[in-house]
Amino acid sequence: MKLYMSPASPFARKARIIVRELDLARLVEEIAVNPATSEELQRVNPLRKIPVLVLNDSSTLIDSKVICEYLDDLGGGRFFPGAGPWGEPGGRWRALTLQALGDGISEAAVARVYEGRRPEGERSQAAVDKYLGQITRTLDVLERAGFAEKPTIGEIAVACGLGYLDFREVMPGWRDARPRLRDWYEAFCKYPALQSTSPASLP
Ligand SMILES: N[C@@H](CCC(=O)N[C@@H](CS)C(=O)NCC(=O)O)C(=O)O
Repeated sequence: MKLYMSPASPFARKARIIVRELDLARLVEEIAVNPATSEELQRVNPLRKIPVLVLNDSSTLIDSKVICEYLDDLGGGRFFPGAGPWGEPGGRWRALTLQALGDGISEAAVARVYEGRRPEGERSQAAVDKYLGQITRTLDVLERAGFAEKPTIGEIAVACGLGYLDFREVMPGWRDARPRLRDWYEAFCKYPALQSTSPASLP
């Protein structure tokens, strides 16, 4: 299988963490591409976004949520728990909602970075304020949320969002006044799969 990715992408990182946690690395070749320019990426995903997973029979999965659930199923993982009542700690709906919040941080942070790369006269302060507002409010919710003891896709997505915030210095003071989130993140970052996929090691 081929996983189109970039070492900086928080969405691709979710899938790369699951590959490592479930010992699937021998089955998955990671192919680094630049989504802005890669024609190869556009051939496999009309949206020209990463991650993309191309299976050995050439069938193609797009979007990190789909790819992560496929890899979890393939590797017999528990990152996507079975359905149960809403709110159950470590349950499916809570995990998926947490994933949506983590992905939401990544989406807003990526959009903030792209906005900063536009020519000076075309940048929108209103857009930047909107993205930073989304991130701030989501971090405040996560500070109160509490996390599952056995990480789910929700915990992975949140960690990837926070890692991207740090990597691109989108909100350097996010830890201030959020001690629970800070401590949980610091402990979770010790997982080998988080360490080996950390964008912090990139130049
Ligand atoms: N919802 C998608 C988001 C993927 C995404 O936005 N990836 C970014 C890289 S971090 C991308 O490829 N951006 C290229 C673009 O928007 O042109 C997912 O979860 O996979």
